[in-house]
This record gives sequence, C-alpha cells and structure tokens, in this order.
Amino acid sequence: MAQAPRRARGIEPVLVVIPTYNERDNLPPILRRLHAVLPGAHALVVDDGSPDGTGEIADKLAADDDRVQVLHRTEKAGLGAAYVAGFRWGLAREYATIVEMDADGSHAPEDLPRLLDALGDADLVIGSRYVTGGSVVNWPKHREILSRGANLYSRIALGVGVKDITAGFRAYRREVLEELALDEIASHGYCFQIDLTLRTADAGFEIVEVPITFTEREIGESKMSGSIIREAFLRVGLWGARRRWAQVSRSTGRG
Ligand SMILES: Nc1nc2c(ncn2[C@@H]2O[C@H](COP(=O)(O)OP(=O)(O)OP(=O)(O)O)[C@@H](O)[C@H]2O)c(=O)[nH]1
Ligand SMILES: [Mg+2]
Repeated sequence: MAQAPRRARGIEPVLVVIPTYNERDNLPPILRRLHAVLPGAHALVVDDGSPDGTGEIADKLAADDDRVQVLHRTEKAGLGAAYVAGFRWGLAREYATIVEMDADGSHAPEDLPRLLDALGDADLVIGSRYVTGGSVVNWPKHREILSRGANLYSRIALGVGVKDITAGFRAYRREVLEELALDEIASHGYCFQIDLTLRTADAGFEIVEVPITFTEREIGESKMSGSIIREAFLRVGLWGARRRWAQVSRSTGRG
C-alpha cells in the first residue's frame, strides 16, 4: 500500500524516552516541565541501576502519574543501549512518535512542541545547536570545541549534511525506528546519535533540524569520557572509509 502523505500522518501519541544514570535531582523537575508543556505526552525513564537512587525516585513518580513509566536495567551499559531498549518498549506499544531527551536539563522540554510541529513535514527532527537560531549556554570552551570538532569531522568523513549530527534531542516517527535494524546498533556514547542519523538518512527518510538552546547541566556529573570520544572517533572513521570505498568501487565498476 502506498504511504499516506506525511502531512496526513498524525504524530500522537508521543513517548519521550529519558535515559538516566545518577540524575536523582534532575529527574523530577524535567518531568514536571515536560508535562507542563505537553500534558498528553508519556515518558519512559530508562535507568541503568543508578547507585544514587534515581530508579527508586522514578518508580515513585510513576506510581503517582500514569503518564510516567520506568524501565530498569541492571548495569550501566551506555546511552545507546538504553535508547535501543526504550525504542523497543515504545514500538511494542502504539506510539506514533518517539522522542529522545536527556534528563540533565540540557534539553528544554519547552522546545519540544516546536520539534513535534516540524515532524509534520519530516521523519526525524533534530533539535540543533548549530543551525541559525540555535545556541549553547554555559558550556566551557573545551566542550564546545569538542562538539563542533566532532560535528565537522563527522560531516567530512560521512558526507551527511546534518549540522548537529551528535545532538541528542530528537523526535522520530515510529516508522523510522521500525525500519532501522536496531539489533545491529552497537554504539554506546554520543556516536549512537551519529549512527542513527546515518542509518535514517541512508534509508531515505526526511531529516529536518530545528534550532534549540542547549544549556549545560547545573546539577550532577557528565558521563562524557575519553572512551566515549575514542569510540566516536574510531567508528566514524571506519564508517567514512567504508562509504568512500563503496563510492570508489561503484565508480570503477567493481562493487
Ligand atoms: N540509562 C543510562 N543513561 C545514561 C547513560 N549514560 C548517560 N546517560 C544519561 O543520558 C543523558 C545524557 O548524558 P550526559 O551525562 O548528560 O552526557 P552528555 O549530555 O553527552 O554530556 P554533558 O553535556 O557533559 O552533560 C543523561 O540523562 C544521562 O543520565 C547510561 O549508561 N545509561
Ligand atoms: Mg548532558
């Protein structure tokens, strides 16, 4: 059956997947802010057994609010694995849209209605720091250099025209996640975002970036690490080399 034109496809119900590791003080306010702007949205907290008790706090919030659910995982297995588990949970239910959002306040729930509006004309909407109107607040210079460098490196290596390919504030139509081979995804850190963007673009889906203001966390600790940076650097380099090789093979008639 031919697909309905995008505009005719609804975006509700919406599931917002929020991965958490040691975010006990950040989680209650972020859920409050989410439901203040989008009272109808459901939230799925994916907690990796946070030692600070975030999982128990999430359970209490869920007990008081039918719109909040919690997925408990036993150990810290990285952002990518937490999102894949959350996506599967959402796909097993009737959600039309699945959102990725951090718990630490860097992604403003108040920006989410604009992301969802843009999904009327797209399959993936990325909340972008690096398109006109986007910005970053309170980031130390080295974090901005790292993020901009990772984006530039990814654009050159992969040839994908997305300005903020590492961004983690996103809205996917369920059809995209249904089509991507989620069990093949092995990326752990922010390279998970690059991986999914690449797969979404390669599958021919429409990607749109809308500007957001990204604010450095005020409470809790960043999980960014040397191994997350190394993972992104190596995987993006490998994907880029594979893409170039495929191009060369095609142009010389060998592929
Ligand atoms: N479930 C789960 N959540 C994680 C894991 N690592 C990070 N998170 C969550 O993913 C979100 C983003 O992680 P952050 O630590 O803020 O990482 P970041 O945004 O790349 O780095 P900063 O900008 O320095 O904060 C937060 O809500 C974290 O609690 C993990 O291994 N498992
Ligand atoms: Mg963060």
